[in-house]
Amino acid sequence: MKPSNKLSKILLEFSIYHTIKGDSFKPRAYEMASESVAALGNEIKQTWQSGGIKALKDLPGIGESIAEKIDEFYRTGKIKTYAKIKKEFPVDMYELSQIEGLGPKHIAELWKYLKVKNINDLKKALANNKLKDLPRWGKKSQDKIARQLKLYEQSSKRMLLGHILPIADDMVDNLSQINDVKRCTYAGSIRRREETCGDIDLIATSNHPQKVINAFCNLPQVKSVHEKGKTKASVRLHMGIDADIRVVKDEVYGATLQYFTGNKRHNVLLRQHAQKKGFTLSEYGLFKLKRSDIGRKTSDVGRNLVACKTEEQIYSKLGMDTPPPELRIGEDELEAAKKHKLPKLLPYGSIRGDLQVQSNWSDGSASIEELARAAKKQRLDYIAITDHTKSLTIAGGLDEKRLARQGKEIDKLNKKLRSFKILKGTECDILKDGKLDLSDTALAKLDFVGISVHSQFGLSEKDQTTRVIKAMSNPHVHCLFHPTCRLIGKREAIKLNMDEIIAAAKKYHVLLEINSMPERMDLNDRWVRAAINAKVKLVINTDAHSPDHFTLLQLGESTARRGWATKKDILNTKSAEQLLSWLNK
Ligand code: DGT
Ligand code: CA
Ligand code: CA
Ligand code: ZN
Repeated sequence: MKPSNKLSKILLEFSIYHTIKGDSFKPRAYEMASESVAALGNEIKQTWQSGGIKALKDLPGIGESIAEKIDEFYRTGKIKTYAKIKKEFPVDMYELSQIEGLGPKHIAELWKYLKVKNINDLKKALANNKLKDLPRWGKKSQDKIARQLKLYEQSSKRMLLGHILPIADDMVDNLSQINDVKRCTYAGSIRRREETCGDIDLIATSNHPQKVINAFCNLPQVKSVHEKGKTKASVRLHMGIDADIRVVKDEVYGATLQYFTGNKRHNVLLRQHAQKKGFTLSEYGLFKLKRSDIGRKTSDVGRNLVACKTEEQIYSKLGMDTPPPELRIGEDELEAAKKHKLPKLLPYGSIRGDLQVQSNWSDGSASIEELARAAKKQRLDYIAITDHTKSLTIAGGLDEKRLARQGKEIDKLNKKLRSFKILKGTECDILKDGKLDLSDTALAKLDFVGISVHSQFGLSEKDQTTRVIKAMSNPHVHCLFHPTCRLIGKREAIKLNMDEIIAAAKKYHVLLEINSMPERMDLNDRWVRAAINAKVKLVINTDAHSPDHFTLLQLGESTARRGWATKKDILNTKSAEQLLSWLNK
């Protein structure tokens, strides 16, 4: 996960530095701490304030020596050993590591031979063709880094929803605590739950807008102020993106929220519809036009105001239901709203079990029991343990023997945990020829068989589609995990004929996954909707590799909602018993 604040960035740099130094244990510890800090947001500082080092140590992924460093950071504003590292190695390791394919060893070599400190230096080195002449690099590596840099730059102006949401939530929390603020929320692409967002758009209501603007510009997340007016402001955050705020009177909250939620196309279409019905719509409200008003400025027709308090009032005066923000993309949602045919979207918090979870039997960070307890805390009723299989050697994949041993441990845990159920599963690799990485006998013993592509990403569409469908046709298979394998901003989707994949899912009774990892969100909204239209069932999983990942389920739920999913389309909204009986059909 991308760090959502300075501390988490520092911890990630520690991890990279220790990798370069060849340390075997510290890199993973720091990486986990970095993820943990990012996921906790405001909570980490509160934990430190209330319980110091001792309380920090109780957080997932944070041990003694890292807790001491966090304590030092909050007490003194810096970490001495970090300053030392930066002196020896003055490289923006965090920034460079965001480029896929640029590992710690590469970062060290780029510094050693070319004095590359950051992405700007890297760009210059690439422009001068310098990388190919480094020992062990060559033209192929140079071209690959150039391609990845381009992908990174296209995406870096936008941030992943899963990374921006905690920051937006923190800012809203901070502002809501001010006495002069009546209501505060985010709008724009975050409220629509787009998979990436360009900036944070906040709305607050107050009778003292100037106070709110001052507080906004002084939030701890703010690095510098672009623009500060009486009722609006725009700032740059430490995380490298902007935030805007608009402060209005509480009476016009609905109109302002509607306008700033967008998207632009949705607003344009809605305004055209309003005009046809003899209204005008703005961020201040919906106004009825009298004949004498036509041609006058919107600001002059205030006496004809018909709705502004809530979004529902506005849409209803326009003769339609209110489309949930996730559907407001300016396609067919307004037509459906007029005909009262909007779907009853999957409510947030509907998922009862997570069906893709990796434990420390392969590349996860926690034991099966720790994962089960964390899932239970997140109000889940069951999880499937789906560790990788043997061909993924770097992830410590399981062979048939270890899988059988794991099954015995799960039996024991199920007796111990009682009210919570752990299903025996796998994330079985799809081999190049479409065969699976485990024997049919081993697969037959599992409750839940997920299959994934983790290699051969470059096959042609025809070969890739044939390969995946062959794997789906195995009668033991229940679910295709992260079907397109894309990593937003890092790796393109594999070439698949998705219509054929969806048809195969229907034919072979295979579930398609909506993977909730911020950079995956795979399937995406478009393919979710196509799958639902084809009557294919889906599941929403986190792909958890640590106990704090279960909170990511809400991201998969947003994607499902953007794909018009209702509760009945998503199979893991059912109880474990109902799910198992569906799987065994
Ligand atoms: P982003 O920031 O690129 O992820 O996407 P948005 O949708 O958050 O876009 P942003 O931040 O430029 O504007 C927020 C909302 O404000 C947008 O969704 C709709 C509204 N808005 C902004 N500019 C215009 C405009 O020129 N016309 C209309 N109708 N609405 C606008
Ligand atoms: Ca925005
Ligand atoms: Ca904006
Ligand atoms: Zn996977």
